[in-house]
Amino acid sequence: MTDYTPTKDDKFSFGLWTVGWQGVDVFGGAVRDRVDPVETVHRLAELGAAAVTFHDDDLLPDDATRDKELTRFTEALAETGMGVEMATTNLFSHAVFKDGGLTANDRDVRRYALAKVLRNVDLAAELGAKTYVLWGGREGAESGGSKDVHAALDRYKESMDLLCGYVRDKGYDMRFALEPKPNEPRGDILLPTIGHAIAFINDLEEPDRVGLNPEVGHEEMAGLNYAQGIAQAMWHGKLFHIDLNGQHGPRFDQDLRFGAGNLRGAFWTVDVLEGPGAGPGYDGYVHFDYKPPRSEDMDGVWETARACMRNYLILREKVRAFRADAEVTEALAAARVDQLAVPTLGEGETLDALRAEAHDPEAMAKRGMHFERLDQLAMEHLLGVR
Ligand SMILES: [Mn+2]
Repeated sequence: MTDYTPTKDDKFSFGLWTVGWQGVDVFGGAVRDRVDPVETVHRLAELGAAAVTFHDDDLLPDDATRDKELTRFTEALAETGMGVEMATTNLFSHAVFKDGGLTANDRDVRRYALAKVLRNVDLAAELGAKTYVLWGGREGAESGGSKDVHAALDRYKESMDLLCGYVRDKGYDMRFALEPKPNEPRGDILLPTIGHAIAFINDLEEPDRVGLNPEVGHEEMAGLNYAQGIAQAMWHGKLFHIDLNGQHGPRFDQDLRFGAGNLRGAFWTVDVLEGPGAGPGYDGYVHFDYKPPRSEDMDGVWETARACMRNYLILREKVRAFRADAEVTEALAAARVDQLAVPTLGEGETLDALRAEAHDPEAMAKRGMHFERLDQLAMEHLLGVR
């Protein structure tokens, strides 16, 4: 690796809505024109991406032009060899979803939301997407009395059970991935973190069909460590997809390009995805969900897309160099990281034997852990001096 130019084997993918974001925010309107999804497919293919993802409304905003736009889009995919690896439903932009979609108090809205998801699940299957993401940005509340959380979770479960049954009956090779977020746009969102979502999945009728699509910024908005979060999701076998971006701590959702924001967090995220420890790594698509800042024209937008992939490849190289460094191997041993893979109770050993053992807590307490030396080695790899 010398020039950090991606290939399709790197499995990078982008939402149409990322480079397509026109810059509409709470304080101002559009700063860029709508980008034709066909152009996005071509530009991302040139930059080395392997696939795109979409919300129903990004790709096909208008039923009158649906067939024509779909034909143009599939032709662009065929011309470039790009795939569609994931799709999702916009259950947040239209005013009808002001109180959510699948958990709206208004039953008519819930029925419309479910129908909208089903329609796009069919399209996603037709386009070959194997992951279907549900980000419930409007599923929540601003005030306690306005949402019966118990009933809302019943309705969330009902929808997920119906969707799982639907893809099973249709024979679609597709899994669902829930995307947690603590707040924004709702004051408080249901299933706010990786942990909440995993617990919820365990209570579904077909939990094997449902996993997670954790996003860097969403976990960091909650003050959580993304790398540790996805490591737990992997431990549960639930890391179905990832949304990489950048964030500076707990504040509004910044959606910076990957690597911007918490750079050390990004280093350890790539490390976890590479699977350096007791468990396997992540082999799914490396998906970017970010927003090119409003300051950029379209040249700047394509530069941010290139930078997301480039930063991932640079960090991957640094992580691999860190793990291959003989001094790191020695530092890991000094930190006793390998001991954690050894069961606390030996095979065939009894708890009585453990209790009867002569323990010397004072002597153990005197042993330094040597974590700082290990972390400094990681820091020096990241800073480019090793
Ligand atoms: Mn996302």
